[in-house]
Amino acid sequence: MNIAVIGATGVVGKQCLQLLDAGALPGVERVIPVASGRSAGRDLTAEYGLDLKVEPVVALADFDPAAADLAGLDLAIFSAGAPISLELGPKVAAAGALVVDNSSAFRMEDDVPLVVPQVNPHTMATRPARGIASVPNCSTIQLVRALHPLRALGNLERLVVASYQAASGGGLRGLEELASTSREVLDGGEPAETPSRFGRTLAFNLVPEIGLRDDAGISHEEHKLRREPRKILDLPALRVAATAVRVPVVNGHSEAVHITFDRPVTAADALDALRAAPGVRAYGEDEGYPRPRQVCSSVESSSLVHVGRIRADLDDPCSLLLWVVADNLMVGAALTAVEIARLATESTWM
Ligand code: 2RA
Repeated sequence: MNIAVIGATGVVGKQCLQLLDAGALPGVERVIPVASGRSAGRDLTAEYGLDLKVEPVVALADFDPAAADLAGLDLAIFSAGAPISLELGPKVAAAGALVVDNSSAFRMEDDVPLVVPQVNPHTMATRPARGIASVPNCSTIQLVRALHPLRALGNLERLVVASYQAASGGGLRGLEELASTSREVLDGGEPAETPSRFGRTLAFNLVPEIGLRDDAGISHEEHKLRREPRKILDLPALRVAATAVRVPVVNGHSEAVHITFDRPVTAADALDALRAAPGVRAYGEDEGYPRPRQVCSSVESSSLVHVGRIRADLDDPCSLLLWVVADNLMVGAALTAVEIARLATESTWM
């Protein structure tokens, strides 16, 4: 299989290459990393310590999916932002490759599947109409993977979600900003409150804004947490109230979730359902609870959705509260992208 990784030098692109290096996708033959012109020619096999021989980085401006030497491209994983996906994705798909897109570009398009392999694998049973499959937003993926097993307890009626999202969600710049402003504060300084990757300095702070806010004061991230689960779970009327907060955590998103069902449910039944769910690590009260640094401390743990603090709503027998943690670069992006690609390779149409 010949694969292009668009955005190969970003945090998600690097994670994708490491997963391919670990054999997460069988039959890989050619890997073509694509990135900005500044990175052209870089040897990522050496830089990232891979066993997998990937080709020297190709500059985005020089990447022509219609070119003869890319005629056999089978798959392209995009992690370079919506503008590049919008501009290049359809061309790559038209040239015959399956596009698996980590950006928000096509997520809400009716003819583009929004795929979480553990939740709605059927959406990849046939080749996507436009040759494009979208990876949901990182905070959406962990949420729906926690919700899906609980649907056995009753129909979901309403969600109230507060997400606590790591700096790595803002890419390399986000990580650099967290580090530099934290050092500045620890050295007794006060980072300037100038507009930044996160709108305001993140060091030892909380920033209740991820992405631009609309006239109603709702951020892009909060809109994603409402509309994407509705599409993935096929619940167009699901009521969702979301608050997305950037927190001074390097990696790993956390979510406080309040779920209302159409019937009474118990925390014990929820724990049993979560324990039986593949890809979920459920924590009983005697097992502590998940925290981002621990969740992101190994490949195995980073591949799971961790659910703890499972408890009743004392004022509503039809509601439960959960604490959901996952590695936003792995579960939230790269691993899900590769799992979608693997769904395709296991199908009859690819
Ligand atoms: C963030 N979910 O955390 C967004 C995009 N990765 O910034």
